[in-house]
Amino acid sequence: PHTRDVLLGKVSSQMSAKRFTHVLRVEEMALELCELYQGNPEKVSIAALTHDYAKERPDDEMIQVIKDSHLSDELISYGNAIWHGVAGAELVRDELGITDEDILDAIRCHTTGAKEMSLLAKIIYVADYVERGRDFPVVAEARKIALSNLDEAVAFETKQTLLYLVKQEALIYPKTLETYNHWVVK
Ligand code: DGI
Ligand code: FE
Ligand code: FE
Ligand code: FE
Repeated sequence: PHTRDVLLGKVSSQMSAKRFTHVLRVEEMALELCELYQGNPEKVSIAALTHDYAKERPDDEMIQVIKDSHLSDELISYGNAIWHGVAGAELVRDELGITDEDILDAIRCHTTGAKEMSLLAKIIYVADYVERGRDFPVVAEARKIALSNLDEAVAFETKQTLLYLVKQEALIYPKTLETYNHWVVK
């Protein structure tokens, strides 16, 4: 229901200029993966542009979305790092009118991954991790894997993210563990 310009305007109005450049780089990376793995570029663009739509929403608004959408109460113990995908997809649907469930699911699991992931969900999950502005120790390796085997890239990212979270003594969201158990454990 949007021209690209309208969608870009709505997304950029929700975030800092810095985060918006991240979003544009995720789209660029996701379209590269889309071509390589033969996804649907229109859906890839829309999902990439909207994946962090709710990242800068105040916590109280996100908690209200969780309640109104009858999402699990267990979610409340986490923070916007987890909410912005799971609950953010509700805002993308309600505020942007994007109703494609494949796109909404890709947004929902872009932070944690999932046991079952569509090609679109894998592309967004991986592109978010390896977009060319990212700078962390294993990003070059992750990028290389992303360009050779998408499922291996999902596994690598999931393992590295869990290692990072454990090092921080962060609270692990159960879905993050589910993703690890499915994609990493041999
Ligand atoms: O929104 P982005 O910064 O582009 O990236 P993201 O949505 O993939 O990740 C946001 C943050 O969420 C990142 O710092 C890692 C963190 N995260 C991922 N899984 C978990 C988690 N944080 C906690 N506490 N628990 C998790 O299971
Ligand atoms: Fe995100
Ligand atoms: Fe991510
Ligand atoms: Fe992101």
